[in-house]
Amino acid sequence: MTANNSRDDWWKQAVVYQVYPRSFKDVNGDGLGDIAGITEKIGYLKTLGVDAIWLSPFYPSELADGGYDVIDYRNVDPRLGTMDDFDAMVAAAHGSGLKVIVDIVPNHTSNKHRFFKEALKAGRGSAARDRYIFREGRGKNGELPPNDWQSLFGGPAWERVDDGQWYFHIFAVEQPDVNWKNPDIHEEFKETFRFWSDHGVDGFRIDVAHGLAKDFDSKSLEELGAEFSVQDQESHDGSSPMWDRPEVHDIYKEWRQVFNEYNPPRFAVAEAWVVPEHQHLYASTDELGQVFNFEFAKADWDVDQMRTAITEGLDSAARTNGSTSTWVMSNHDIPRNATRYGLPQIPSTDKHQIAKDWLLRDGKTYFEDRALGTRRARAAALLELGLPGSAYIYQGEELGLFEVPDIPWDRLEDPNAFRTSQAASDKGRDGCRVPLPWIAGDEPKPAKWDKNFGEGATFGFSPATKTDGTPAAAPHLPQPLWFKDFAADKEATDPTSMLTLYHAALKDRAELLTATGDHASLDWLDMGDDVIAYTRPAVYQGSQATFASVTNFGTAPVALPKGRILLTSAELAEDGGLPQDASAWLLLDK
Ligand code: TEU
Repeated sequence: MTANNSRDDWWKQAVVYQVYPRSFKDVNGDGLGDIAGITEKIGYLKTLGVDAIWLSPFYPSELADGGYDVIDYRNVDPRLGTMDDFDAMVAAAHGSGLKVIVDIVPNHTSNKHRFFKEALKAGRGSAARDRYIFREGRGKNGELPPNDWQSLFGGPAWERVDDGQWYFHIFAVEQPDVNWKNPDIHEEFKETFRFWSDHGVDGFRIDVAHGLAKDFDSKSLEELGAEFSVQDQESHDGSSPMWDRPEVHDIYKEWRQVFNEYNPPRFAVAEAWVVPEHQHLYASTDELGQVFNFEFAKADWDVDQMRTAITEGLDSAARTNGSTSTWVMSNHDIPRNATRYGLPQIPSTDKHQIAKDWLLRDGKTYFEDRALGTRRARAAALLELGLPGSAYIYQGEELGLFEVPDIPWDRLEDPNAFRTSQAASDKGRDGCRVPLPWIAGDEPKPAKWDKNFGEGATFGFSPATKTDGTPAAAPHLPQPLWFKDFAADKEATDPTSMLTLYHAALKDRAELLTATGDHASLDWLDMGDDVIAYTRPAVYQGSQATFASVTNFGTAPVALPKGRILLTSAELAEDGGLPQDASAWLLLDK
């Protein structure tokens, strides 16, 4: 077990690896990653040096939204395995000293969840319907939706059912929002937390944590519709009828009682796309305990934006008694960071707009400079992993994977893409969800339908055959042939690879930084406007030492402070200076 994980507050500076189960590793050959695949790769994750894994949803689901449409919160999707497989995976993780975090989706259920089926059957005004948000429509016969709100995935946010009522959904039509004023909903989730805790789970990632509380009754829905939109998630003053409402915190205070029934108390992290000044409310120790700080994920490769992202993350943690900051560069919802940093950086545009435009045109609008993207992603990894608090790594980030922009439209799965009018809007999030390449030698042939993609083999994602000996199904999303260069086995033996850098960085982090138990201190080192440099307390060979991380965004190389260089993301200049778009880690001379 890592020294960090032997502490009850392990989560305060854990490195958490996000597994997107359907795209991680397929053991049974059906083209979908599975729970047994995660068990098989525990050794890889242990060697990588992470402290915990977070599993995106693996529950029974019709996959209307990649598993975030949950049919049963207390079971495993039969395509991904059984509860026994789950228990075996937890045992393997714990046996290797890794913690396990599962994703809980409390804002909405699948429309195939038993609660929703009961609601449809029971009819208007029933107790079963009160578990969701049903309203009458406008117009003479209620034929118009209660207002004109649009869902986040495109199309109206209201759907009409057979008897004429309408239900509300922030996301896909298959994801009806639940009514958190209903006591059954509270019970359902408390039971779910206890169920997974009893199966050994160490913590929870709370999906859309800023959306649970709704107030659709203080004004007419028509008035609310005129004043607010579903799209406006970052409201500053708690006035939005659905986002970041003050009473959402009562729900988390209640959950905290359940988390504290366990020893050590179960951990939770909020996914809340709120203004930085509100993050800490979710991270209070009376509530979830930690919140994702998405400021890194939103920042361009720009010294000022990156500095602000760090300052805001540290400020947010400082406002919370007992929590720590979190750092996120990529996840399953946003274009991969190596790609973002290799595309033109135009700070005046909205977050991810360049990457989204590029995706929408299948990667043809802008030039993706991969060498530059990799160089910056390497520098960013050191910038991030030296910071106090927890770092979240999205599967494939450690391989330096790029976004796959040219998946043919008819093979996409994300409702973001195919629910909306394609040409005008969004290609969705599948480009970062393509099944991982594990083995370079298991190389597919160019596909008949598109020579950029593979067919036949799967870079070790799936076995060649199913258990009955018939050929394995194709991966659920197609793998491009260029994945070969990023296969985990190839990178593991390449001293210049991203994987090798992550290994080295995580090892140093655990030995020198996390080992101090100090998860908050950071001092800025002033090396000019183009440089982000900080120092932190460290231990080295049993004595106190000072760690420094330096990242140069400027064109001219900068002289490093005096000390022992531990790691650099790129070769140093001839005079020993740190060149542009590079980071170095050092132990400073006393
Ligand atoms: O995402 C919540 C969320 O707010 C998203 O709208 C996010 O802003 C968007 O995906 C960025 O492109 C969570 C999950 O992470 C996501 O995968 C789910 O689709 C969503 O909830 C619904 O459960």
